[in-house]
Amino acid sequence: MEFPKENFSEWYQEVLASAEIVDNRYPVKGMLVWRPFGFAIRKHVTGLLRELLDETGHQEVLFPTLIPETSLDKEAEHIKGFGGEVYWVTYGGKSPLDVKLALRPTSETAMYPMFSLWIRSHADLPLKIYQIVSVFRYETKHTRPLIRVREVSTFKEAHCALRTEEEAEEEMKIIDGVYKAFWTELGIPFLRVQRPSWDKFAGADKTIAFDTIMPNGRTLQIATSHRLSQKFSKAFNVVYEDENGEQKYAYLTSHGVSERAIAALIGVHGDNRGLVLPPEFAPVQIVIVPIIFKGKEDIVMKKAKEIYDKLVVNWRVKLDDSDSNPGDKFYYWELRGVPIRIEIGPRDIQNKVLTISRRDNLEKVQIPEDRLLDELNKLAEEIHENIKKRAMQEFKRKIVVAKSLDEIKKSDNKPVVIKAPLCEDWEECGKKVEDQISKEFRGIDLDDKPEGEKCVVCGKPAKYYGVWSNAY
Ligand code: P5A
Repeated sequence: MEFPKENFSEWYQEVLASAEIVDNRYPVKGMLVWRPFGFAIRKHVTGLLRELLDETGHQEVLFPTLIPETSLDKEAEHIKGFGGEVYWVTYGGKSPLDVKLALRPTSETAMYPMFSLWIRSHADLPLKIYQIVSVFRYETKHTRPLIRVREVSTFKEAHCALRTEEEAEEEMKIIDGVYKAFWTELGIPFLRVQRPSWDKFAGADKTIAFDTIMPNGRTLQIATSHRLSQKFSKAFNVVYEDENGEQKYAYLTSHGVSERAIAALIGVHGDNRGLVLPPEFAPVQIVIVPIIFKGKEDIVMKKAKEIYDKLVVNWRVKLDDSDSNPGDKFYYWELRGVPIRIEIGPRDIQNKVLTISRRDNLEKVQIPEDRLLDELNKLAEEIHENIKKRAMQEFKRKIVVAKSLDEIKKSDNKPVVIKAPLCEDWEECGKKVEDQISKEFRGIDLDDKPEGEKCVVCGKPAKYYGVWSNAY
């Protein structure tokens, strides 16, 4: 059976269900169940992020899920932005609560009252922490598994307090580095986009987003990094004494990634047979399929077990000794994105070779059995590189660079992302373009600058590339 990827929405839903990643039938809208196979992918993905954050001096913590209304309300812009999306706990047993409790929609207002207690002097800074938890948002837009959920169950949020604006900028760069390394390892290409003021995180003074492009040409915001300056530290009294004995408000930043990382991993790399996973994130990296012929069962199974024992030391390997026929086994493991399949049949055993199939390009090769370990290491590396390269080619194909409003309009109905030069008043001119097309203005590309070009709206010298897309 094939899963045609041309109709991406359908493909996505079918693959999530058939590969047993999540089950969307849980009886609360926007909340879903991670099944064992999906949970294993999630574990490898969050594992990488933990590693990268730990390496850069961030420490893992765990805050309570409930936030008193008195805290959630403290920063005016924040509550204005999130107020409509909050789930409230109003009863404890049968008694109404004195202070309503919010299921955290994000944890700034849970953490800052504690920051205010922990931070006393400049020696307490920088403070850099993160947690991987569930947050709850009563999303009113169409919910979609992993992409827009009401319980975001893989919410990685990093929160930092710094002494100065420069240190906060430096922290923004450090997290940039973490996220770049993370997406590169997952093989997910991205645009780094500064959002316009109306699209910033509620309470932030600058928001940088990572946007990837899904197969249907829609962008998916897969990470954000917010410079919060001193607004929250003033609201929550996050104050430190500097070297000269002066009381100063800390500068705060926050940074988030969710299960959209897994939506992107699935959506960007998958094909008509289902998942295609880079070996590092695959719950099963190698599957061994014995090709049994009557009378040869014993020698085939003996060899399969021997190979399994050799590989299990260094690989997540599965020996599929079920009763299904080999064709069904191939189908089952291809759907689950297993990067490498080893077939073992009587003739191969006689010739001391193994037949190896790659999931990424479906090619088969034969290798001498005694070179197996070396070849597998090489192959895993090649598969990873090929998956990344393919994703990048596809990503580039989906970006159209336009030089004029006319050119923008010509691409407006296509499943692509449009980039075009804008002047220093990029918010105003970017919005003017948005008003004339169906795609949304996402902001400016931080990694690509026009040279010698003119703003497509006002004709002034261009300083940035604006980005317009249909977005999830
Ligand atoms: C940064 C972390 C924050 O909440 N506070 C702590 C800041 N930013 S954010 O932009 O609102 O969210 C961070 C990222 O989470 C993803 N995301 C979602 N994923 C799935 N379902 C949702 N309903 C959802 N809402 C946000 C986005 O990738 C976002 O960039």
